[in-house]
Amino acid sequence: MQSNVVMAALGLGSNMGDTKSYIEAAISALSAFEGIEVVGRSSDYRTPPWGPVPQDDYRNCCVTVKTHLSPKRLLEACLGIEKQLGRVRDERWGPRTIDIDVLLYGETRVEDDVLSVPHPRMMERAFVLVPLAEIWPNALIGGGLTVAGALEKCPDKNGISKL
Ligand code: X6L
Ligand code: MG
Ligand code: MG
Repeated sequence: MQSNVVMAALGLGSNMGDTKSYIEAAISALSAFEGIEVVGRSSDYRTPPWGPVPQDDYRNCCVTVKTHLSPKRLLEACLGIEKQLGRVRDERWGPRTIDIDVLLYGETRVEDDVLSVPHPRMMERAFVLVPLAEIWPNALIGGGLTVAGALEKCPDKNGISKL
């Protein structure tokens, strides 16, 4: 029995359709999920698309959750909610109605075929760090670095605006 409660951080993103509704519906579904309690929610940000695929700007935000789910179960909950909200996995790194990523799971490190936590590229992504720093600036993301510290060193913060 896993009865330990862990604080985890999730990153949400949407750049297709009614992005505000997708984000809200995802957070509602997370709250309703057995074993997940949403305890913090950042502002939403409009963020330029990052990566090799030209696409529309994103709405991104982060939530903190208390959970007794394992990292893998938490990921499965996120993927199930994406699917429930109609996400179609099309082009890799392409536009999507809703994306829910596991960023942090306490100070636990996970490295397996389906999951890497802390998210290995979060420290380079201002669209993750700006909202996360709003709700959990002192979270440790490895190498003695905090979210706020990583954000200071992160390029491309300009172009991100609070909605
Ligand atoms: C070279 C190769 C350089 C790949 C960058 C970066 C790939 C980011 C994927 C990359 C590369 C990603 C979001 C986004 C995506 C989002 C914003 C990804 C996955 N998701 N841009 N781009 N917000 N603003 O949530 O993060 S695709
Ligand atoms: Mg993502
Ligand atoms: Mg994802």
